[in-house]
Amino acid sequence: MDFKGSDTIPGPRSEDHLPHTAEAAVKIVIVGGFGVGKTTMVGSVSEIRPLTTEETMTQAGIGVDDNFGSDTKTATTVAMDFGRISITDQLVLYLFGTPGQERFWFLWNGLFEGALGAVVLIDTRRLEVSFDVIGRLEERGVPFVVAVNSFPDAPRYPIAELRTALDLPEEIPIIECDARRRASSKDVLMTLMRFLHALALAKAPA
Ligand SMILES: Nc1nc2c(ncn2[C@@H]2O[C@H](COP(=O)(O)OP(=O)(O)OP(=O)(O)O)[C@@H](O)[C@H]2O)c(=O)[nH]1
Ligand SMILES: [Mg+2]
Repeated sequence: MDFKGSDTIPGPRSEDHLPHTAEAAVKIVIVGGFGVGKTTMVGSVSEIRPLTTEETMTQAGIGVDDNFGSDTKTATTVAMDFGRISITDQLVLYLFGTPGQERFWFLWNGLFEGALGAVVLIDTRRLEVSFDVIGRLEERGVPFVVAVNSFPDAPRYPIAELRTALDLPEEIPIIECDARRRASSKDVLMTLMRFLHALALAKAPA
């Protein structure tokens, strides 16, 4: 397993330290089907070197792992991704990316434990994989936003059509993103935080 930097454990880097002003830490999970860009998102947005559990996809995966025409995808997450981002001086998000392949989905339950919210990353070339993912979040009552990762050859649909296809109520935010870009991934997380804030206000006694 390729725990980056696990054979020679590096010393702490100054940017890895939690800011001394941090008052609240929140756990967020990044979920989605195989190869939708979860590891890419955690990596692009994390301010610490992300921990990944990527395994090389080999001949043994042929017929099991379909890389959906992405020549650049050579590895898959087998346990989780982990990263961290400070949203303000006081608020820190811990990001947990789940494995996308169904054979590793049994790990999700542990990863969902204590999560305040989730980002569902979707690829419009394979919307059907999102149904199960969304169903599992709904079952567990984890609030989520949907981020459409814009792969260049993926069909573009109006948000309203995607909402209907995914059978999502009006209040759940759906936004487009490019998981490779830090600013875009951060936007997704900010959308989730605003959504969670609105939910908390709606639940608060008047
Ligand atoms: N063009 C484009 N490519 C992307 C984008 N996001 C990810 N990729 C590529 O898509 C491939 C899959 O990305 P990953 O981040 O490994 O996807 P994942 O969801 O973590 O995959 P699993 O862990 O195997 O489920 C990689 O080769 C990325 O470089 C994107 O926004 N645009
Ligand atoms: Mg991954």
